[in-house]
Amino acid sequence: MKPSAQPTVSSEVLALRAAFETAYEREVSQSSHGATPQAALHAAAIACRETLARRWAATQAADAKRGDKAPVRRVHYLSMEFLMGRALSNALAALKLTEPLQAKLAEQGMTLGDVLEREPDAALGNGGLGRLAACFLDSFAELELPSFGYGLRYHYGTFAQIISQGRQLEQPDDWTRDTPAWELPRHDLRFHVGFGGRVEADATGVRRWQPGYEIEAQAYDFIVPAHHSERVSTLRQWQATASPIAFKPFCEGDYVGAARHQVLADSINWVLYPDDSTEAGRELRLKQEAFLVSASLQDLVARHLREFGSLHDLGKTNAIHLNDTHPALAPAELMRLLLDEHGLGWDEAWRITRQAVAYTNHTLMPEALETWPVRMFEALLPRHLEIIYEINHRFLAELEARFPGDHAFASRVSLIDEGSHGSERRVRMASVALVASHRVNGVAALHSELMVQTIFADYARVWPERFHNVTNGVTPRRWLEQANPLLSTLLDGRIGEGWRKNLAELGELAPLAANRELGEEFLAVKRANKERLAAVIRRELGLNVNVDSLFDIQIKRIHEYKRQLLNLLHVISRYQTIRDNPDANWVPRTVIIAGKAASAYQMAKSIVRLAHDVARVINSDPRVGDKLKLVFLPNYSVTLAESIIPAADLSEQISTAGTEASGTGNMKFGMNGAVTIGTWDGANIEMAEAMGVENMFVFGLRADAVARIKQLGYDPRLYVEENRQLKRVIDAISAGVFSNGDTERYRPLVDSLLHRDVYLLMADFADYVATQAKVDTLFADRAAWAERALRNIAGMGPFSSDRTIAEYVDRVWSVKSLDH
Ligand code: GPQ
Repeated sequence: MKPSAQPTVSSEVLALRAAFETAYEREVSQSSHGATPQAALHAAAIACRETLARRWAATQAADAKRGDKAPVRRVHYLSMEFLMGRALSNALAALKLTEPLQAKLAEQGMTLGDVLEREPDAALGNGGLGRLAACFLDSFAELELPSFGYGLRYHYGTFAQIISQGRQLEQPDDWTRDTPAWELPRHDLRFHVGFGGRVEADATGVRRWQPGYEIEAQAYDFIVPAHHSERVSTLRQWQATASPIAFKPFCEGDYVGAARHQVLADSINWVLYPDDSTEAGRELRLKQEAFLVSASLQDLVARHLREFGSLHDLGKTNAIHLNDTHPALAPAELMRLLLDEHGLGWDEAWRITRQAVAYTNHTLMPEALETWPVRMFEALLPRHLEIIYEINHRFLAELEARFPGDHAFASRVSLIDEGSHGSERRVRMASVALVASHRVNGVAALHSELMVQTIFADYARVWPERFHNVTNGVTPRRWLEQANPLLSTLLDGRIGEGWRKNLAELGELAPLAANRELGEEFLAVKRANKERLAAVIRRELGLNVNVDSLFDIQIKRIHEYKRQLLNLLHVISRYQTIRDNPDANWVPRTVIIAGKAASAYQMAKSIVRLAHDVARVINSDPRVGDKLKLVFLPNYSVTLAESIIPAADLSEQISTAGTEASGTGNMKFGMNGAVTIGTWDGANIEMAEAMGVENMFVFGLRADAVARIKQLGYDPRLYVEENRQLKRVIDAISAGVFSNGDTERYRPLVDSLLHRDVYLLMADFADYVATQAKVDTLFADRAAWAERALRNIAGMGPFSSDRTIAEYVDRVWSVKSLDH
């Protein structure tokens, strides 16, 4: 056992505590409700924010001094989603204020838990892409990277999921209702963003955009602390306000005109589109994207000019990162600013843009690649369209020189889809991102490989050197230290505390994995976490679950490709087998599912309903009892994930091979000592390699086999006819066993499985069920299970977002990456 150093409290720490306590007391004394948990939450947030704001100023001052010789550029991470969750416990941990606050609360007769649970999640994101951006902000601070995250301050974040009679209903998430105390409104930071209007040439032939109207962007900063230094990172979110121009119609008595302006501004702030991995395709979405991009780049250019006085080296000192295609207007907007607002020539502006911009792709699903009708684009952003045409013209000319006469190729890679059979012309945003970026990356090894073989194959032929891989990671501060204090303490005692900063130290657990005593301690921690989750389930659903059963968990957005339905098919099959032979020696299981379905995604909603229908039948069947329970926890969120993940025995990562770009939940489960049952997909593959593939339950067709089987002509019915167990499951759903005899309810779902089965559930079913049986066998052997879980934790060292960000710095954001 490593001795942990006796903490010595430095004078800075004491001063910070004193400042915190003074600010906290001041705020509580000003509360009109006295010392309630709500008032304490507000006071603690304000008190933390004062320290964070000081650190923010110091960080900015240090970054401004770096000059133009710094090896790493300042990063501007543009994302339509940041899924931050709660902030207080993270801030307390980073500032080492947890105990001082606990002491204060005890004086006032409150516990820290009472206070923490009052904080609403900041849920301005849908799923993995938004949560990844939030983990990155944490690592930006930790790695002391000069950076800004840029996003939108939506009024409503991702919808709240209500379940009514087994069906998902959506309700608005009014997250700002209790005036969030974390944000710093920057009243001095405002930019005008234009829309509509027309482009005219002036006397010298220079093209000038006369927007039809302008909306003002105001910045709100959210400060993210490092845990091992005094650095911070910034999330700057833009809020639209009607610019003072609306005052003109007002003064002229045109109140309707003035009010319309206000409505336009409000509509931009209104809501995060609830679609995950599919494009929303709505005009308002394009406006939101243009608004984010324009305000952020104006901010960047102004800062750069303040620091350097000239734009010449903008691309050598600044990186602009596109989180998927959503902010892919950025290169066009940067070109516009450089050409029209700052008078640079095309070649110089293009050189700067190409140096600055890089793009991460997060899915191979073609339906996620945004395209906009040229007509809509032109009406809203006429100057940007001109610039995109010019970029395209030059790109196609270059192509013609390299691949003369290959018109089919040119039309495939053109930034404009010319449309055919009467369909309209469209701007391809991924192509804009690809042409303008000096680096393009996927988010796991397999995804990056498939990206250049499939969706971007043509572009990879043009610029093979542009494409890279950077495998995702998650922050161990939130997902291990804060989510799982019991396991953290156990790890500290065995391998020291350094894993928080250097997750690779988890590897030191490998030689201890077979230690019986450690195994028992681990299982005791796991059991305590399962008790905690069981209490949540009891509170939410009034259902008692057995904490000694195997907790088998799948939490993520509901998508056909993620195959929650395959999970349900296994549950049904297990139910049928238990009923056949209730007295056999069953390994009891509690299967837990949580996740939201996009509001317009009917098939996903049908899967949510089936989960509830199946749960109702199984959970009320006395012959089944504790042997099997199915739980759907409503309104999945970052906060809910923090209490679910530490309680998992088994992590379900069962997407069809070749469809999940990376996954990040898989990593969170792994570091919390869950064993994975997974397909050879996304980052599962790298996890298996890091921990030893024998330590993961891998099943199903590999990506190449999936492609081959589809090419040969896949007939799902053959699998159903061949497999009695599978046929019995499908028959039960069709016959209405779970829908009170209603044989229509799941007809579309069953038809889709029998006739198309795009995600090959039928082909993978048998192997999945067989692999689940192996899971049971291992779980029945306590010591062997504990050893396996510990080996999983030991293998998770590479999956910290600190490693991910270090790789982005090395391959994408360093100045040296500009030389190839
Ligand atoms: N992802 Cl394109 C989303 O969460 N939303 C999206 O719109 C797109 C991707 C996910 C992706 O499905 C996961 O496999 C990744 O782990 C995650 O992005 C982060 O890269």
